[in-house]
Amino acid sequence: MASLILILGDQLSPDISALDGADPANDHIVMAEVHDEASYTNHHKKKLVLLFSAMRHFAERLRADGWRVHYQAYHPDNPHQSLEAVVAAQLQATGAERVVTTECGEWRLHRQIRQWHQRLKVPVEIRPDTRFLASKQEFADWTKGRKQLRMEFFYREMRRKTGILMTPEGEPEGGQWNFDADNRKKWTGKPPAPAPCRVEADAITREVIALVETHFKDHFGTTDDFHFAVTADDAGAALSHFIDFALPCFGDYQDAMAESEDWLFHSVLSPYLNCGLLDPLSVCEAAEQAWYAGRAPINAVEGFIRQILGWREYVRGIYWLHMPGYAQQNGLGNQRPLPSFYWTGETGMRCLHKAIDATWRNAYAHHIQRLMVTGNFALLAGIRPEAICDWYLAVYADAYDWVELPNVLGMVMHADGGYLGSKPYAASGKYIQRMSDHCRHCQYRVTKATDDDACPFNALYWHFIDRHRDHFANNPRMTMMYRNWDRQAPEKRRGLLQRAEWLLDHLEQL
Ligand code: FAD
Ligand code: DLZ
Repeated sequence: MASLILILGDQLSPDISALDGADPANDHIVMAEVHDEASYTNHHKKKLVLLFSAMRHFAERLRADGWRVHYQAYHPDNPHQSLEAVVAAQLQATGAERVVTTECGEWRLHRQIRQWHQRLKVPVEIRPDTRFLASKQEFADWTKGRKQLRMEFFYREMRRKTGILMTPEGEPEGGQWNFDADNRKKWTGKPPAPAPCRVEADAITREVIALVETHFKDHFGTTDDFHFAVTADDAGAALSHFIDFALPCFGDYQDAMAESEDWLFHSVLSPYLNCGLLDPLSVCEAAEQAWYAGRAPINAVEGFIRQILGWREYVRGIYWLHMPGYAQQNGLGNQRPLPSFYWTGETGMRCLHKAIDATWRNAYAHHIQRLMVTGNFALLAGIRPEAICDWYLAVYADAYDWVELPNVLGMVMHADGGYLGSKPYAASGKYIQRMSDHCRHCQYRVTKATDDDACPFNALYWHFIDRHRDHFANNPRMTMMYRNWDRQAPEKRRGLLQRAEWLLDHLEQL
């Protein structure tokens, strides 16, 4: 029986499970750039270029390997603008009698594909995505009987399972599971941060850039200076570049931010991991090898591997365990709209301006900018989770619902009642001052709290603490904050709350 094999835009891996056992002489592959997928959010222009170009390169590679591939390039006048419509047309055109695909990474599309067997009237086989190290079932089993989930314990399971950074005796290499305590240095310009790996746009990418500029000109961001890898070979080169030049300092400066550097010592590999150009286990093994070869210290290598073996797998597990209800949660009852400066970067708050400006230019900001600047501000200002989630889903080249939603709704907004993180990542301007040089260039004074030119993060932080007392006062990890708040003189507290109320009423003017 001939199969029609659907490969999605984030499934660009030659060993994707949909191809298992397939026969190039008998089966047909379909890939499609469609309006419905390109427009369900205001995708950054660079994300569209990355995906369409990587999809086109992958289709070429499949053809070179002998597969018959139907590839639909984007055009607004195409008769089929959804994946379902393209698949339906290809079933007719090829005479294939069933559809095979790998489960997708979003509840929205997953729900549609699950109904295709009824709508298309052929069997639709949805195979597990074996590129993740823990299956959905394995994660669900791990959560059973646990009152509280801790990423750290799940991560240790993943270390044991894969043997990554484990001694032959089954102990963690370096004598510790986690070296995070060594990873909190401020970066003051030395050692110099390496330039990111750059891949020059080829003819296919240039054609896609023109397409995006024509048909998606109102989307967020710019296509200028597009230099992402769009093939597995080039993504492999980006991995080598990271291991050689940035990994040794990754740990030390993991939490740092800097005016002059967009990427610091981060890997910038998430866009490739998430669309299938890189395999997560191979990336971890490459980092592990660097440590065994003495080319990077353990705090860097362990810290990097923890992000992939630990956090990446953990958030994916939580997503599938709790969707679709997870997306509706709003544990802190936030209702404020997203300030428009998230889309323009036009704000006097220097840290926010820099993070949003980098996001607009690069479709990238590193973890601490996402968590402690744009995320922290949204948390303190009480932005409606749906609005801030949609922003994060749109603006990053690595954004897919399975990874964006738990990070934003759970980790940043604490909207899931503390399921993903036991304590909100709320911080005043002091944290940003400690980890960056932004405050020196800011129109607001981080040392002030209630004056007109005081850093907005300061008063907003205390307002957050005060207004959510019912939620957090009994949380042992928050006791110290409440003690500090309650210790302040009543008139100082009143002044802070007044300033915060003013800020909340004037978010658009900050
Ligand atoms: P590095 O700092 O070099 O880390 C290495 C790798 O670890 C990353 O490539 C990524 O695959 C993985 N990783 C690190 N932290 C996380 C995490 N918290 N969750 C999942 N994987 C992680 N990551 C995405 O891939 N897509 C998203 O849409 C996304 N949205 C985020 C939104 C917020 C509010 C926050 C706080 C984090 C988000 N992250 C997301 C996680 C993280 O910020 C990015 O993975 C990271 O910044 C990507 O840059 P990098 O490749 O240079 O990462
Ligand atoms: C994100 C995205 C975009 C922008 N465009 C397409 C597309 O045209 N065709 C496609 O197959 N996939 C695309 N994707 C990815 C999907 O929207 C979706 O996020 C993932 O397939 C979920 O696993």
